[in-house]
Amino acid sequence: MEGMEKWTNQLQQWLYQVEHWVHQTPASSLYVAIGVIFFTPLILLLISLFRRTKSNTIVLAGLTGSGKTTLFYQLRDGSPHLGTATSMEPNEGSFMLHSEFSKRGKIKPVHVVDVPGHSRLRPNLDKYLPQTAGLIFVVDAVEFLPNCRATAEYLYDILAKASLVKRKIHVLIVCNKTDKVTAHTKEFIRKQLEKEMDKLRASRTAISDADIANEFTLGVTGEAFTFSQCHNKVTIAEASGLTGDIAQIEQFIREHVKP
Ligand SMILES: Nc1nc2c(ncn2[C@@H]2O[C@H](COP(=O)(O)OP(=O)(O)OP(=O)(O)O)[C@@H](O)[C@H]2O)c(=O)[nH]1
Ligand SMILES: [Mg+2]
Repeated sequence: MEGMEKWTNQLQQWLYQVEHWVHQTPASSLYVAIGVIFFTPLILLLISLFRRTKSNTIVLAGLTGSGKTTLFYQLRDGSPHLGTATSMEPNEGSFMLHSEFSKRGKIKPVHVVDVPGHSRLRPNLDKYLPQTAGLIFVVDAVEFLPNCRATAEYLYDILAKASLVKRKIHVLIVCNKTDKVTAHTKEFIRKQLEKEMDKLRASRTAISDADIANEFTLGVTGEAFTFSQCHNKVTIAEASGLTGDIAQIEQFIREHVKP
């Protein structure tokens, strides 16, 4: 009972001190203090919400057999998991890049989605594009020529998608399988793709507007198509998912998903 009385007295003393301080402090300073007390948590809450909505998704797309799943495993485990079969559904996971394992705990994980290249499974891509921070388009640099047209068609569809164009999503074209001596160089692949996409553009703009599924037309009318004319930034790199030569891919990922 005595202890309770002691506490009540102490509380009254504190209240008196606060009242005294309020009377002595100018009104403007009081408003500032109240403002800081109420607005700081609000601003902190907004900052954390903004940070959370920043995407950490990287999408791997490209024709079937180009090596997306091999690259996915190489990024995650540092090994190609030889013998991967044609993927039947998207392969996704949030992880630390294998090469960054020593920094574990301090860096942000990356959400990587590998979308199968089979034409019937490609529509899965639309589900992931609105949350993509960067898109990696994988090309088989060995079997490039026989697949040049199909590659250009798929890439054209991607580069014309409103969900990528409006947010100016960076697209990295990866010429994979450079461990093979017969692999074409990235400069050769870039030029061939530009030529093929130029032809595609001519045929696609000839179709009536109602038939065009793409929201944007690529390039500059009247000029030969080049990737530099695209609304998005398009760059080209070389890699080998088999031997783990993926430094340029990792650099691209970390450019768009800050560690
Ligand atoms: N030489 C060589 N072979 C590779 C490389 N990357 C993948 N491959 C081989 O290419 C084949 C196809 O690789 P996947 O990773 O399954 O291809 P994908 O793009 O996932 O194919 P889908 O799932 O059908 O869309 C496999 O036999 C791989 O072992 C590479 O860098 N070099
Ligand atoms: Mg696959």
